[in-house]
Amino acid sequence: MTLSRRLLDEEQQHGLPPGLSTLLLQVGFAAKILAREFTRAALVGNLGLVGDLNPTGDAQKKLDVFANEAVVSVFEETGLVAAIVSEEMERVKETASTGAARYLLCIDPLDGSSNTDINGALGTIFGIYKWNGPGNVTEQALPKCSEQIAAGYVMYGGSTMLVYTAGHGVHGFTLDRDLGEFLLSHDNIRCPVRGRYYSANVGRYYEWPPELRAYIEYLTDHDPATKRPYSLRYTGALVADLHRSLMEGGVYFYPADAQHKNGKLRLAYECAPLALVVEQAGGSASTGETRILDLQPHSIHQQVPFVIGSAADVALYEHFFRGANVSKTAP
Ligand code: FBP
Repeated sequence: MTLSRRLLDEEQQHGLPPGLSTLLLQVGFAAKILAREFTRAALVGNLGLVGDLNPTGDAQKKLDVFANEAVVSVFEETGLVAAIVSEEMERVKETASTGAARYLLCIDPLDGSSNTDINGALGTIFGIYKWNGPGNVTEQALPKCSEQIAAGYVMYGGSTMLVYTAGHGVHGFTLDRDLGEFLLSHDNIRCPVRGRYYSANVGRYYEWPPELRAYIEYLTDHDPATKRPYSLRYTGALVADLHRSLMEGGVYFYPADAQHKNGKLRLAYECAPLALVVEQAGGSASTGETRILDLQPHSIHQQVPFVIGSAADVALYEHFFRGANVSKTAP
């Protein structure tokens, strides 16, 4: 079953807002363009840095710029998107159709930038909101995260996969390069309640509060009855680590640390879209204290502490995060 056929079914069964299917198909089109470019980047001199920083201070890769330009042009041409918030753009980009268009797109065109030159996993993350017509673009570009009407990601790994939700479950499609089609490969994905993997940059362990150090000690303690020790898996790409948690269970977290006082991940175009996906699949996502979908960004590049994955694993993290338990006993 192709992506377009599936969206047609979803429209007939649940009645999607007008144009939303077109936007999700455009995500598929943008993903094909990016997948092709990522595959041949080393052959066409498109690896390496451009020498600039993005709005949150990360060194911009040539592929970051390529990916941003590609997604902006792919969505602008639909006439459906009034404004675009992107990791690579300082301000909200108003499109030519701001007056008439229906949607706001928040997007991280290339997730896992540190992996571009080492052929590691990469991703694209997107969240779609309704647009309320003329008015202050910036103010409107900051709706509450729970107001997303669709969200998802593309993972560029051994295969290219597109995973989305439009509020009726989470569905995964794999790109058949010969056909040039995304075909349904993972219908109605359910995130296991508990996993046995954790993903975090433990290189920052000594910058974390004692509560989180106790959490790591608890996860790495030996107790077969509670499937411990957990195994560490950290790919350098949030999308790839989240995808594993969605498929096999587990947890990804990026707390505040000395370099990232408010956490590293961006609320509007990284945390919020993935939170909608994981909650639709039965998992959860928070700052360690507050549910991500209950938040309303105060700026388009706002960063927050982030934990996401299997419901029981996120609850365990939150338990330790609240310092409820530094004596290694768990809920
Ligand atoms: P980008 O969107 O710029 O790639 O930033 C996000 C990210 O790369 C995540 O994909 C990844 O999990 C994390 O940052 C890696 O950060 P660090 O190198 O500090 O561990």
